[in-house]
Amino acid sequence: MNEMNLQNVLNAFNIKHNIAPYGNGHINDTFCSDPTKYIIQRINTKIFTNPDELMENIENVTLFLKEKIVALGGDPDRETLTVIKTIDGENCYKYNDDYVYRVYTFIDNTKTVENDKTVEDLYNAGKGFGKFQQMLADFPVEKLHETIKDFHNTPKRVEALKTAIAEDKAGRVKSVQSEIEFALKNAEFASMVVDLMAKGEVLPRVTHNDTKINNILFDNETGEAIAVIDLDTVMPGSMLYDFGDALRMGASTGAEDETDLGKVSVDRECFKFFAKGYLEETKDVLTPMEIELLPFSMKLMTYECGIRFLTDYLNGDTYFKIHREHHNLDRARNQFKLVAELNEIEDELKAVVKSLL
Ligand code: ADP
Ligand code: GN1
Ligand code: MG
Repeated sequence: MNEMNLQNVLNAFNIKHNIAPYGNGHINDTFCSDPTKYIIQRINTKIFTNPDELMENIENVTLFLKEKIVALGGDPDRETLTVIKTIDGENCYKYNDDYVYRVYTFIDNTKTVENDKTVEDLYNAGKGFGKFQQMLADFPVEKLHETIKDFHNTPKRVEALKTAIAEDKAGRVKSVQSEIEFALKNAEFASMVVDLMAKGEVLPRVTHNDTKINNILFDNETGEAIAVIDLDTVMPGSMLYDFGDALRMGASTGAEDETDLGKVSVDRECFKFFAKGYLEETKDVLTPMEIELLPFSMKLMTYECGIRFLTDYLNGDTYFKIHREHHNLDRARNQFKLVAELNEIEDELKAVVKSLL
């Protein structure tokens, strides 16, 4: 998008500030105004193909959350996203079908953490995601559109990987035989949660579905996790997806794309502190089956993300943003390193969860 077109976007929202790229998301293009008043995002319409439904979800969810936050004595402008309308009263601006923009108020005096996290951050994140889950427990689920179909249907992700192998669009299959072998060998546990949900043994809930640790904002002064952001995938799901996905990055000793795999292992303390915060908020509503599967959920979500990175690598890097050649392969190897370790330590992590109850 050239500068003149970007100016159209700013005019549509009556923003007079300069803007610059911001954040480390893999999906949308994010900009921040100077001074920091607005977050401007180009919605990735290749992934979110129905931006109207997406924005309707976000409006409904944030308005619902604001009422809850007020009832709990919190600050509705700081503790969830606020959608800014265009001068025509729309919740997004469509320059054309490919260039769809939305604006949120910038939540000031906060930080996100990436790999510089502490155990206190993990405890606070656990509380933040747990509280988010609790606040949405009675959200009218029939109002939610499914923004990405089968988002955490891990067996379907395995099928997508198999299709990518068969098609070999980027001619890379030959060079990643050991990663493919690892992915397929571990597929045996992929359907565990979807099967239990189908049997009614794991409950469907309204979940975030993209709880990575940089999708929550921490207050600069108190360190508390105050706002869960990146609400594009709020949909019915299992709480196991949210718990496991947060730990995938939150309880790794390395960055998600660290290539020195000697630096990548499961950080038990981070696991424990996140679980402690999460359980403090949710333990009264979780079923024994959900609690039993908490350690497994970290493995499942790490595996799922690993095979998604590998699939994207085989497809020629069309989904996740990459910043270097083979970036998706590096990410896949990194996730698989964690999965291999998680295969060995499930009992140890179960004991951690037990000690917190
Ligand atoms: P993506 O879907 O690409 O991950 P996000 O919605 O997570 O995009 O935004 C990317 C980054 O921008 C976040 O990790 C966070 O640092 C920052 N961010 C997004 N929304 C806000 C906001 N309202 N206030 C402050 N920072 C924000
Ligand atoms: C994407 O949007 P972002 O960067 O927070 C992805 C998640 C992956 C994550 C891997 C909509 O999250 O599912 O787990 O990258 N979001 C979408 O880092 O696909
Ligand atoms: Mg994000």
